[in-house]
Order: sequence, then structure tokens, then C-alpha cells
Amino acid sequence: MSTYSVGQTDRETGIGWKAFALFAGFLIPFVIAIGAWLAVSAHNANTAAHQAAASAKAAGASSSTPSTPTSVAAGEGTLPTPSFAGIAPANADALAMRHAAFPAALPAAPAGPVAHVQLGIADRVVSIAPGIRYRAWTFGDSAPGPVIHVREGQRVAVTLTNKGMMAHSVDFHAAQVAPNVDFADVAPGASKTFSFVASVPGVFMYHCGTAPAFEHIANGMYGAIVVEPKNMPPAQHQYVLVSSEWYLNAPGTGAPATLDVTKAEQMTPDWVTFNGYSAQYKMHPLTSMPGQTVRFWVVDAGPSLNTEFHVVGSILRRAWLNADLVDAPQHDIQTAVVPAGGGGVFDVTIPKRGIYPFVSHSFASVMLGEVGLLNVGNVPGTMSH
Ligand SMILES: [Cu+2]
Repeated sequence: MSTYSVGQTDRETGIGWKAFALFAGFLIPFVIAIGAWLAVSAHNANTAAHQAAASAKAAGASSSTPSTPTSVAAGEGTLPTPSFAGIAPANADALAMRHAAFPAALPAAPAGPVAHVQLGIADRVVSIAPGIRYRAWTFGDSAPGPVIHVREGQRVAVTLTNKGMMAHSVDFHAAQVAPNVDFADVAPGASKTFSFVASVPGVFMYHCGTAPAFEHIANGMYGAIVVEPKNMPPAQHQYVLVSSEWYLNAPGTGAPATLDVTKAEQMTPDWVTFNGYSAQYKMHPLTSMPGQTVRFWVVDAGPSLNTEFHVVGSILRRAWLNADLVDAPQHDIQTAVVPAGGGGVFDVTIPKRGIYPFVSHSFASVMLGEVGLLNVGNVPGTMSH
């Protein structure tokens, strides 16, 4: 964080004016000339400070203390942290290739009337882009946390174990329970169990709800739970994508970055990702064969930005908007909004071999990493978008 206070120039000018008043009592004829000089000095000092701040920001400096003024007053405001969007080491491609992609394939739902879910909470350093590390709070040691797959009507028995440094909790959007009871905080070192019946099908977000939930989500505490209905049409491939934004206080190329709350409040992310890592399915594409139906279960974890889901070169043949699997899907739409805190289920059936990017068509998010590839028919090569 920068530490330059924009208030200091004004305060220095104020001291100057006291000296000026004393001086003027003795030497009236110079009043106007000195006053004008002070005004120009103050203007120049302000200009220098702004220029120093601007050049520090342009240089992408992580510590942007300008060279001119030196005194700092606490609580008088600081410059925003510069953007670290797109920062990549020279060997970024090799790192991206080495990165073990978050498994997007929908896991099998457990058999029987009860799905047991063990969720461990721990502080973990995670990779969010090639060479970029972040000190996250996690479910299941990753961000997003593990994909949970249950069937409509199953009871979901959750055991939450907090191995982190502070209180955490879990809020399942698929559950209809008293949140003050079942979503209550779990102290560090403690554990709790609760259960709910997954009576409504869809793909739902789960997340830490401990205050401020905003920061707990921004730090990586989210995931997806698929509640599969009994009558879903078949699909040959099913993939789960969790969108989220990352707001960094440092580049993350050396020491791991942590959350920049101001950036998060201003919704200016450094990275936006599917399943927690920038563009990971470019190097490790999802796959299908021509004519097969591919189903995307998409959750937008936010904390704040929507995902405008779109598959380049294709049309969403079925789109269960808002993950409403009770009603019939819409058909043949180009782009579907997945709201922060919501979900959507989308089928594509692509007849031709090729490489088909899937994106948030809010294209700033693509520039920040929210893009992947669906390789239909085992086509060699890659594609950027
Ligand atoms: Cu938490």
C-alpha cells in the first residue's frame, strides 16, 4: 500500500500562512508578492505530489511512496493500490502447463439417502495465475472448495472442521434452514455438523458466511453444490465452473498476495477466474466429441461481479437460467447471465471438431483470466481470445 497522504501539502501550506501573517505585520508592501508566491508554491507542491503518485502507479510499483513529500499522517487517506492485472513471469506458459488444473468434471453423487460432506477449513497459499500466489482461506485446501454433487431429495450431512486462524462458517444456498443455527460460526479448532434435505434441484453456491462475508468470500471461501434432479436429460460430459474475482494487495509473484479490501469494494479485480486460476482450461482444455452434449454447471461466487456465460462458436441449446431446474429451460440463446451468488446450467451440442472458447462475455473479465477452451474432437493446437 502507498503511504502518501494527500492532506500533508495543505497542512504544510497552513503553517506557511501563519509565518506569512507574522511577516506581513512588519512588511506590508510585500504582502501581495509573498501571497502570490505561497499560492504558486502550494500549487507546485500539489502538482509534484500528483505527478509522483501518477508515475508510481504507471510503473506498477507495489510501494508507491512518492519522492517529494515525506511526512505522513495516519488516517488521512492513501493512494489506491495499483492494478496487478496480467502480471506474468517470463516462464508463465511453462508454469501454466505445470499447474494441475482444478478438476472441472462433475464427480459422481453418492448412493443412498444421505450424502456425507466433510469440509475442512484451512489457510492455504494457492496459485491463482501463472507465478501468482495468494494467501487464501479455503474449504478443502483449494479455492474454490470441492464440488459437491448430490441428488434431489438426498439429505446432505455436513461436517465442518475449522483448522484456520479465525472463526468461519458455511452457508449453503441449497439449504432452507435457520442460518443463525446451521450457518453459525465455528471457532478455530472446533467442528460442527448439521444437515439439510436437498429438496430443490439446481447448482448452488456455498460459502463462508462469517462477517464480513464479503472478505471471507473474496479470500477464497466458496464452492458449488449440484443438486441433480431425477429427470435431467442425458449429457455425455458435465463440467462445473465457479467464477470468482481476486483483489490483490501485491503482485503475488514473490510473497503471496492478500486481499485489498478497497479494490474489492470498488470491484476492480486483478484477476477473474473459472475455478480459481486464470485461464487454466486454455492449457488444460475441457473435452468432448462432435455431436455430444456438454453440460456446464456454472456458479458465480463473486464476491461481486456477474458472469455472462457464452461459448464461442456455439449457441446454448438448453439454458436453465438461474439454475431453475424445476421449470423448462430456455433454448438457443447466445449468452446467459449468472449472477453473483447464483448459478446456471447450460447445454451445448457442437457438431464440428474445433476449439471452442467459453468466456464471460463481459470482456473485461476475459482480459483478467475468465476464459477456457472446450476441445471438440481432440483437435491439436490452441486458441486465444
Ligand atoms: Cu470464513
